[in-house]
Amino acid sequence: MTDAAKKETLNKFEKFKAEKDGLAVKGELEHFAAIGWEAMDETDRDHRLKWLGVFFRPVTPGKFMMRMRIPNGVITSHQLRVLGEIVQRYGDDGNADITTRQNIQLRGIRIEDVPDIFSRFRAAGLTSVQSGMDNVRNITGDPVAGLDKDELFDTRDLVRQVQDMITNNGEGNPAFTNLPRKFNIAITGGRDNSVHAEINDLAFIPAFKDDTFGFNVIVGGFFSAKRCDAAIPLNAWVPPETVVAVCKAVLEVFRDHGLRANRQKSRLMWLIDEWGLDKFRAEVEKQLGQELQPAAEKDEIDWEKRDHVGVFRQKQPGLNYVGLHIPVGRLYAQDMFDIARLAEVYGDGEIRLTVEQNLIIPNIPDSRLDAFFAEPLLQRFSISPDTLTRGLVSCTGAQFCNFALIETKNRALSTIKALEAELHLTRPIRIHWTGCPNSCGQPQVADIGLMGTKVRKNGKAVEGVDIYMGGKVGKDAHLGTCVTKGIACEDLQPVLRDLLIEHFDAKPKQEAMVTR
Ligand code: SRM
Ligand code: SF4
Repeated sequence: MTDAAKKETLNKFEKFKAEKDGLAVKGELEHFAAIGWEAMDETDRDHRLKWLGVFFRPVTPGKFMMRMRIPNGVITSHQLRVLGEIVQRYGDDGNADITTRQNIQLRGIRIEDVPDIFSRFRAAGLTSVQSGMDNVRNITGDPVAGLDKDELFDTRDLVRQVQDMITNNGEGNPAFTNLPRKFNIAITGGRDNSVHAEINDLAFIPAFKDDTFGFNVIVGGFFSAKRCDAAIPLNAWVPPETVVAVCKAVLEVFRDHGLRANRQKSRLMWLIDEWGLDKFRAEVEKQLGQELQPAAEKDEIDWEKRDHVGVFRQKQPGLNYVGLHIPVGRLYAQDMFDIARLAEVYGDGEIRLTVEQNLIIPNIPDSRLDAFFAEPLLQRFSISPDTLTRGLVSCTGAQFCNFALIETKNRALSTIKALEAELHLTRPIRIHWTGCPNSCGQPQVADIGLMGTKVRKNGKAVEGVDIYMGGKVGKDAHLGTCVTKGIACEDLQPVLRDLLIEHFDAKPKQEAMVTR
């Protein structure tokens, strides 16, 4: 086939990537700022800007979203304050969300401010590069890395090295800006799989070989509207010093051989299916230039997953990390300033983000805990939230996302409050909301997952959900499946109530009071 004929058969996304690399818009930001969002070339505005982490939002035209990269979810108070200052200038339009990839998204951004925002990022050591479209997403690592006395490996430096390799130290790296599709990487060093390793395209899980520490490698995990799969073992064990090279080799194989014709069939698992695991593994070895060692017999994930909400002793004597619950991850500028202040006054200025959309303030001395607990901010961002609130996660939904079939974050909060008023629960239940089948809110890892859909009720299309159950995280993780389809959101509360009573030992409050 000639090059021209090949181009003819490319889908729209492959075509515009072939015409101009996404990263090329980096040199055009001043021009975009000068002409404004309405005059911009539509492909640059709606798609290529995502290579810089700048997302046009059709729901709020002219007010862009920016998706950062926060490797391992570690951010400083100074950096959080810089992000707070950026959203503050947009008044009511400005806010931020902690994402399900231990990351931060900013909202309300005007294109004319983007060049200045990038200078602020650079000065603060932040980057948003390659965080959207056909790029590697924020790389997740243990949120309590370096703090947890039971950890097997501190993932922070390794996650940073992988990000630096992929993004050319945050400047952008054309070697990895034209992948067939998005790509997720996770590295876990704790005993409880805090990062949902199994739902990543490539993940590293602690495993010892002859008493030497390393990682077993799993590949191909992903969620999409068409198909969801947990990652499968590559039958490879790698020492920490080989992780960056393995990431590079896997990405090069995916870039050069991944399927590109149909975007619904382009994630890594589809290539593994087409080739078979043995061929895929052999190609990774070829690219790596060395043989991979077979997987260690047993990986070391043997704990139930922790959510890190509450107060915990660190491995450093006399110090504690405190996990704050951030309802559905939503932060406003003042919250960001307040959190930065708490991290500085009580800790050492560091903050950690979790895939449950919460945050952790580490390094608080024993002597400062009581004063910390008395801070008014803890009324809103609790260290002991109610059992249902505690496990609540929600994707962006219709407020800002044009794929959304339903409103999620506000509805998730009001539904949980209503259920908590009715029911008594003895343990946290993880309820995840996602506004459409793309599954950004990961309903398949939840005890109860709710996926937005449209339902017909009284002859009208109304907002509804499909219900997922059985997601298990941490040790022996596996994906939940759809158990009930098409419940109208207005009818959902009693359905959830019954599920909680039937499957999770919830008791109606009246009854619980009598039997106690
Ligand atoms: Fe996602 C697309 C938000 C985690 C699967 N996701 C989108 C877009 C960019 C769609 C759009 O342009 O509007 C959403 C932006 C909405 C907005 O304004 O915020 C969006 N995804 C999110 C976030 C913010 C949800 C959240 O509230 O936390 C998460 C950002 C993570 C980050 O920091 O990078 C987010 N998305 C996920 C996850 C969960 C994960 O990574 O663990 C998944 C499922 C896992 C996976 O990808 O395998 C996920 N998002 C998708 C998909 C389906 C991918 C596919 O292969 O088909 C899309 C649609 C697409 O890429 O075409 C999508
Ligand atoms: Fe948007 Fe759907 Fe992702 Fe929710 S799941 S953020 S509605 S794309």
